[in-house]
Amino acid sequence: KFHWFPKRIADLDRCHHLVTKFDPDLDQDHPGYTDPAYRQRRKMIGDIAFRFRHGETIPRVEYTEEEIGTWREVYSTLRNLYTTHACSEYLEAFHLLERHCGYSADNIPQLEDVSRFLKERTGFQLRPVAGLLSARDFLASLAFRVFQCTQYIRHSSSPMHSPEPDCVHELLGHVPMLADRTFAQFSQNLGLASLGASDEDIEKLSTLYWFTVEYGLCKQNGEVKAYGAGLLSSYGELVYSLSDEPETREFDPEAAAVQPYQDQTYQPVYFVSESFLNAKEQFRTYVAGIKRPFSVRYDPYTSSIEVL
Ligand code: H2B
Ligand code: FE
Repeated sequence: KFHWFPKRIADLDRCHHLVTKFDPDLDQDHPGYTDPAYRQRRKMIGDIAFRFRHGETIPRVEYTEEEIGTWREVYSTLRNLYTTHACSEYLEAFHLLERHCGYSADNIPQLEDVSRFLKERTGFQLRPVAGLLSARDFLASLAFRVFQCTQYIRHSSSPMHSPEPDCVHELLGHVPMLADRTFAQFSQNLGLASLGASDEDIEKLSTLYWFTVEYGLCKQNGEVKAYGAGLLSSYGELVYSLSDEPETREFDPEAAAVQPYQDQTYQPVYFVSESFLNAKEQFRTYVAGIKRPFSVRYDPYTSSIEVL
């Protein structure tokens, strides 16, 4: 007996279970907690995600001047750091996004445009989501090369930090990396390993996701660079992670899967990969050790999962 999981890409319409611990209606530490206008706006944009069905065009949001102001502040601050702190795969994609997808300090890119761009590069596509999704639903989407992406933006009083994922985190953190072929394959493999997995294995895969996709570092030409989305969308932690202060360890999936992590402050330790190809190979070995009474294969022609 195992957990239900999506078999066809349209089944992702049922993978919409939110975790509310960081949402501004309930989390007293959220900068928008005491701002009813913000909460209403976030809900309005979230409703786009609740109504969305697979195959539809993602509705555009007309962002307000205040929202664009928040975006501009983060964008212009982070952009200067990328040259020295981001890995080459990130930089390459970032420049393409600036050229073709409306990435600029004065414009919040539209999910539909970004989704089309990614689809051409690596087959990844976006679908809107209303907030922090359960790990099981989030990982399951990756199995189909679908990235569940928030569309609302953080509160203007705190442009450099958001307790929950927002479009700054997704668009500046995740999207450029999803344009890389090897990274895209790694992400999908994480997703495939999660389908029908036990709660304990979902916990381990989430932790692995945390120390790679969110907070991963990698070596490039003898230097350490960032590829994790949580780093690339946070000025403070991006600087910190590449300073002499934190502990860094060589990436090892077995160790990363059980390493305690921090979702309120900077990470106590970062894992450094030799390369994405290397990380992907190591992950393959790790997955082989996860017990499931069946195996899965993705059929790209029908966008569906074959259960073997
Ligand atoms: N939900 C959303 N909306 N964005 C994320 O980046 C995200 C998520 N990450 N749910 C997931 C959980 C991650 O922390 C892992 C898989 O637990
Ligand atoms: Fe994220």
